Amino acid sequence: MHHRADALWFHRARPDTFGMRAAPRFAMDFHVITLFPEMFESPFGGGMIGRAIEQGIIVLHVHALRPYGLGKYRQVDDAPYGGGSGMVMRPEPLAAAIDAVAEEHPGVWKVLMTPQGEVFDQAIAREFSARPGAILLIAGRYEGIDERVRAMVDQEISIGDYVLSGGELAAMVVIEATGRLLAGVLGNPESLKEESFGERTLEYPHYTRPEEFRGMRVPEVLLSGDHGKIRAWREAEARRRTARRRPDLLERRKF
Ligand code: 9D3
Repeated sequence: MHHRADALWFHRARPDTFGMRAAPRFAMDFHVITLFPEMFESPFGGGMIGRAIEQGIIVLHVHALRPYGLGKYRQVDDAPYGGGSGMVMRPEPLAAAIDAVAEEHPGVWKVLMTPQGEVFDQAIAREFSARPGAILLIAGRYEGIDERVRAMVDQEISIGDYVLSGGELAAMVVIEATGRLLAGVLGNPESLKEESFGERTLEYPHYTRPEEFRGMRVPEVLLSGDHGKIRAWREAEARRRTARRRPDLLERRKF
């Protein structure tokens, strides 16, 4: 029953829940509140996260904000008090949607996706993957969200210093980075690898066949079969590359 076709059928039958729970050893529930639920349909269709959803290791619940909108037109935004350009998301629809999720999942960790949040990194991904309960990601649109919504959330997260049109892609980044750390996703060799010396550095350079490509040869050491020498070369290359490109990583915490 773990075929893509089944997952798609399920998806049509229950449009707000992707993936089915097949008694996994360990599962994580992500909830997303968004004005654009369709945006979450294809990104997780393939690859590691798609498989994890099919296997029930990750359960993704997408909650459309529009039905919580106000009045006949299900309005979710309004002009800013004090004037200025652009629209602001009204607090009531967001509050109603957040409350609805929280009622079903008491103790759900509520995260507002906002350019003003703390910058998401691997350490936060690891914290999220270790959380016992569900995680709710709230994706905003328009110029901003009414300030009073902040009082309803546990954490505010940005994915970096660039301007997106809304929080949806940012929420997907969080789901991807967190989801791949879960036990069972890719069977775990990845998380073991991440405990190695690669922790505070960029990766060493990788090569595969052919030995020569457009005049560029694979470094001889990698063909030597001397695993001690190979390991030393890789560590040195990783460190050199990190010092050049990302010196900030060398003095920072974990990664
Ligand atoms: C044009 C309006 N912007 C002034 C520079 C403010 C602004 C409001 C809303 C900028 C972006 C957004 C929408 N972005 C997000 O909701 C968002 C986001 C992002 O833009 N960058 C990085 N992380 C995130 S998390 C949510």
